[in-house]
Amino acid sequence: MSLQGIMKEKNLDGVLVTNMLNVRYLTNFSGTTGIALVINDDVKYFITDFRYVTQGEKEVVPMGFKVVREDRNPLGKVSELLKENGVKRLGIENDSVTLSQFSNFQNSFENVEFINLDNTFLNLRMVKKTYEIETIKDSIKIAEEALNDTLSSIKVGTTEREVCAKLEYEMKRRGGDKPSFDIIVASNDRSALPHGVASDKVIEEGFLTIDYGCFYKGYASDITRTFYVGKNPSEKHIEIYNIVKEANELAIKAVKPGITTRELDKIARDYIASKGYGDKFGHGLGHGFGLQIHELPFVSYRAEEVILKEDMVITIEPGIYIEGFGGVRIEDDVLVTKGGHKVLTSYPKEFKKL
Ligand SMILES: [Mn+2]
Repeated sequence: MSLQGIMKEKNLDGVLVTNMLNVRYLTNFSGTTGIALVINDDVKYFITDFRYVTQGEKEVVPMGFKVVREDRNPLGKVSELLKENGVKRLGIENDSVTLSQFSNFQNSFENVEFINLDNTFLNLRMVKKTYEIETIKDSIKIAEEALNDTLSSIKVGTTEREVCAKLEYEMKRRGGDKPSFDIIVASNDRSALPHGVASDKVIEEGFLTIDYGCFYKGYASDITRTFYVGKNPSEKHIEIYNIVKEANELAIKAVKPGITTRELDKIARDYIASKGYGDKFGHGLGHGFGLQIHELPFVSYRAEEVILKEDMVITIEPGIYIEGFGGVRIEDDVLVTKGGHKVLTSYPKEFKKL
C-alpha cells in the first residue's frame, strides 16, 4: 500500500515526518535537517533552513516536494502550513518521535489530533522501489570488490583490526560512505561469537568470519563470508562449513513470493538440526535491510511472520557456532522477484584457505 492509501485508511489530513530515514525515503533528501509534511499526492512540503535550500531544491523537488525555508522556527512554519491546509488529523511517527518533540508538537500546533502511524514507514520501506534496489546492488558491488582487495593482506599474524581498517578503506575508496555497522572480523575461537566486532587479536590458524557492508547513497549492503586461515583445516572445520553453506543454499532456493519468513527460517534450521548442530544456530536466518541495516521483515522463528513479496530484499545468513572451536556464518543478500529470487551478492562461497 502507498502512503496515500494509508492516509485514506486512517482518515488523515496530513502526515508529519521528522525521522530523517523516513524523510530521506519520501523526499530523497540526503542532509541532516529537514521536516517533510505530506498533505496529499499534490501538496507536499519540505521545511528546512538556509543551509539546505540549494541541496533541497535539487533532491526533493523531483520527488514532488516544495522547499519551504525557515531558519528560526520550523515547527511554527509547520503550524502555519497545517492551518493553511485545514489539517485536523495529523499522522506522526510514534515509534521515533521523542517525548520532548511530542510536547513541542502539542505546544506548536493548535486544534490538531495526533494519530500514531505505528509501523507505516517500516512497512512501506519493506518493499523496495526500483532505484532502491539499484542502489543496494551498487552498495553490494562496492563491498564485494573491497573484500576482494582485502583478502591478500590477511594471514596468520595480521590483527583483526588491521583487516577491519583495510576493508573500510577499500569500501570508502570506492564511494562507500561508511560501514553499514561495526565490521565483524572474528578469528579462530572468536568466530564462535556471532557478533565478534574486530579486536586487537592477532589472527591465528582457524576460521575467520568477516561480516560487513557499507552505506552507499544511503543504502546498506550486508555480507558475511567465513574463511580458513592456514593450511590444515580439520575434518570438523570442513564439515561445519559445508553444513552452513548447504543451509544457506537451501534457504536461498526457497525464496519466492508467497513463502513466509518463518517457513524460510525453518528450512535452514531443520537442515542444520538434521546434521546435529541445531543448538549451535541461535539467531534468526536473516532480515530485511535498506536505509537501515536491520529492517522488516525479520526472517526468524521469533519475529512476526511476514509473507514475502516481490521487491523485498533480505539476507540469508545461517551459522553454526561452537564455543572454544570456532564458527561459520555465510550471508547473502537476496531480492524477491516475481518468479522467485535473485541473489544480489556474488562473492564465491566455496571453502577457501587464506
Ligand atoms: Mn546481516
